[in-house]
Amino acid sequence: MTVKIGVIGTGMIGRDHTRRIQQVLAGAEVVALSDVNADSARAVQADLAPAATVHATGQELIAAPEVGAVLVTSWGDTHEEYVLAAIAAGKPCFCEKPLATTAAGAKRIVDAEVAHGARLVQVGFMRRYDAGYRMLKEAVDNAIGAPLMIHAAHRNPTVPEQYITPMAIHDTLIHEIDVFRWLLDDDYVSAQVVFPRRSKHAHARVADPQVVLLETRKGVRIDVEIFVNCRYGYDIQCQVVGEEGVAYLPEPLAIVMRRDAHLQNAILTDWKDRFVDSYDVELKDFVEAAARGTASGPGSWDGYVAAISSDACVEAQEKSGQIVPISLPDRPALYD
Ligand code: NAI
Ligand code: ISE
Repeated sequence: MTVKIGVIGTGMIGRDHTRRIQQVLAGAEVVALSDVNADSARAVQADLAPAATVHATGQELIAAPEVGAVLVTSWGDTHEEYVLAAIAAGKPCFCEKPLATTAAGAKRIVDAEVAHGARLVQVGFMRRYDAGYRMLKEAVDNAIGAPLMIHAAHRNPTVPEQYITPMAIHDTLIHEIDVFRWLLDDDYVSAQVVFPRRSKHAHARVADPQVVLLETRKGVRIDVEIFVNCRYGYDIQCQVVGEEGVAYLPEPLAIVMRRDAHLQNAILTDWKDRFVDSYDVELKDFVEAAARGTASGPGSWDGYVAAISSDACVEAQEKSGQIVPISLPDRPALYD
């Protein structure tokens, strides 16, 4: 069976996921496209999916009878309305992070899915599908004793002018927020944010770098450096300290060279390259579940918990130095 997919939002990642479905994965086909910028949808149609229909609105695409599953890759603040519409139509839906830009919005999605009675939503937390993080989880579960601390860093070479201080949480840290819950099988109880000396490369509206300190229910302490103007590359670091050892997230595969009196290897510069394989695997998972009329992997509950946790981190940015508590509601049985 071929899953017929409609893509809403044909910008950077919508185009890339369309390429993936059309050229990399088996079992699915992009049959519909939509973007508020119709030229963008038409360009993706021309380049990657000539047989797809371009719809005037995302809502029209979701309602189209030929669309069996929906990919939401538009801007974050538009995700909620499309995910709710896909659930109302009973169609499996892959939603890029964030599931919603507020915890209240994410809760409306959880409530709608619970009322539907079965999982339909996968959230684009692709790091859970990354081979390196999976190896790290295996080590955390079986090799280093109980985890006690995580030291991590999320560094981008540069960010555009529109990137402002809270986006360091909603847009960037959100990946760590999700992947550490999964890695530790735990949830957060508090957050604190402190600001080191500011980089001269940061533009006026972003405080950069930042250090986020998280504490979990089991007492694990996590420090994450977010540095989005680090200049030298796109670099994701993670070190888990356990009772009997320390486990490191593997570096991306790269040739080591001895050349011109230097020992060197290249560092990636674009986030698209760092997790390219995990995007393939997460969408494969989506396609396979959608063929069964459902969804698996990180879901609405994870998107909701990430939203609650990231709201607390933003509050902690605003009250820099103060510890902000994080409390979660009970998890509905659908997500056990
Ligand atoms: P982008 O700006 O390149 O593309 C977004 C597209 O959505 C634009 O073409 C825009 O015209 C369209 N759009 C905006 N509002 C719309 C609406 N109401 N209906 C239909 N289309 C609409 O942005 P990018 O980088 O592709 O990001 C899109 C989403 O993917 C964001 O939520 C972002 O956080 C997420 N993302 C996830 C990544 C990951 O590593 N998992 C990486 C990059 C982005
Ligand atoms: C971007 O939106 C992403 O989601 C990337 O995965 C992340 O690493 C980057 O920092 C974000 O800006």
